[in-house]
Parts: sequence; structure tokens; C-alpha cells
Amino acid sequence: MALTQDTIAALAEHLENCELQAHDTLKITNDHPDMDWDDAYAIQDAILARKIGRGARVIGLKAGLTSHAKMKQMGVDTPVFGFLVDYFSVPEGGEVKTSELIHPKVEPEIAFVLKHALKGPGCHIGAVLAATDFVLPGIEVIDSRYRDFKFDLKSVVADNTSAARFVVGGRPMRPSEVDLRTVGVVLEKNGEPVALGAGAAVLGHPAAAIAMLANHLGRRGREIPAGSLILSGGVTEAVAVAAGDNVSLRVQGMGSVSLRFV
Ligand code: OOG
Ligand code: MG
Repeated sequence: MALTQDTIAALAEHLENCELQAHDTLKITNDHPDMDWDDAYAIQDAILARKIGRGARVIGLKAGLTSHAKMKQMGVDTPVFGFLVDYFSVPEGGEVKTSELIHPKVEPEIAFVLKHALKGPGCHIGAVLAATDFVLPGIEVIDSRYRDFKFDLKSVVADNTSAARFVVGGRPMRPSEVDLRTVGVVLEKNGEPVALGAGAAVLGHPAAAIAMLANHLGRRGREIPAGSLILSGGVTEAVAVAAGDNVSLRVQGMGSVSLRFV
């Protein structure tokens, strides 16, 4: 660790205030160029602790920057991981208030729900599929707290990987009922297709993102708890949205899920 506990706490407070007050900031590595990976995840953990202190509940986890489309769009080369708390969850067909966000974008994702805990190191796709109860379509709404979504990996980890809102729905499927590599996804905005892809865009198989997450947590002595909902990462580039937009995601054989921006 390169930062002091006081600096970590101050950066967590700063980034969380940007989220809660919907205003942007410059990437924190500008002022803290020596910040390391442990610092970045410690800031994210401190943000989570602040939320739990106010009564929020963790409901799941997310992997991000797991597809080449996303890595290329953001100019980075490694996946990152974050948390999901209760108030990020939007009901199927529900409203997202743009006044609560800075510059939201949507991403088509495959969500996993686990029936058993997963622990790394050594977690692989087979272990993920065996531990998965079902998979279902999900739209993630990301909202980087950094001006114009300009960040580096450590800054985005500290900012809980731009997590803001998400919706899951459609038709849940057992992992044995669907080939997650070839499954097609179509993201529509106001009825027009705006992004298309297939599951293999995410690390060759979306379950690989869950295995990476378990291995990442395993290095920190943690696991993915049974019952967790996990977003495996955007299959395509993220698409900017504004008040008035209707967004829906169709995943082949798995129905569709939607939300509205007001
Ligand atoms: C970081 C979050 C990326 C994904 O699915 O790739 C992410 C960002 O692009 O702001 O959630
Ligand atoms: Mg995402």
C-alpha cells in the first residue's frame, strides 16, 4: 500500500459524495500517482463500508472490462471487480432517474446467480457452472464518477468500477440449458438495435469472468457467497442514454429485460 489510511478514507468519502450528489471529478491518480492496486480496492472497500454503515445491503458483485469491446472503448487491458448494493437494483421495466446520475451508459450483460459459494485460487469455468443456479439477462447502468469517463484502472477500481444501477429479468436458464458462448445479445434503445454481440465476447465464456472474480477474491482470503448475483461484464461497448430513453436487452432463448430513463 502506498497511501495512508487517512488518504484512503478521504478518497472514499470524496468518490462516494460524487456518486450521491451526481457530480464528476478528475481521476484520483492525478493527485496520487503512486496509488497501487491494494489502495484502489481498499478505497472501494471503504466506500462499501460507508454504505453498509447507513444500512445498505450487499446483494452481489460485478466484473467489468471483461470484453475486448469494453477494454478498447475505455483504453485498458485488465478486468476489474466491484460490488452491488440493494439500491442499485431497478425493477424489471422500471425507471432510472437521470437526475441521480452524472452521464449514464447501458451495457448488455449475462448475470449469474450462485447456489453454492465459489472460492479461488484455481476456480475455473467448470466450477462456476457447477455452482450456478441460473443465468439471466441483465442491463447494467454504469456512471463513472470521472469526468467524461476518463480514468485508468486503479481510479476505476476505487470508484467501484462505475457501478450505479442494474436490472435483471427475462427467462432464467440453468447453465446446462444454454451455450453461453454462442448466445446472441441485442441491446435496443428506443426500438433501434444499438449494440449486438455474443457471450464469447466476454473472455471467451462469461463464466470465465466469474472464475476470475473468485480467484481475485481468493487472493484476498474471500469468496463469492452462495446466493450472490454477479454481472459478468458488458458484452459490447457501453451506450450513452438520456432522460426519455427506453432500453431493452434481448438474449437469445432467455427473453428480454428493460428499463426507462426519466
Ligand atoms: C467501467 C465499468 C465496466 C463492464 O461491464 O465492462 C463495466 C467503465 O467502463 O466505466 O461495468
Ligand atoms: Mg458492466
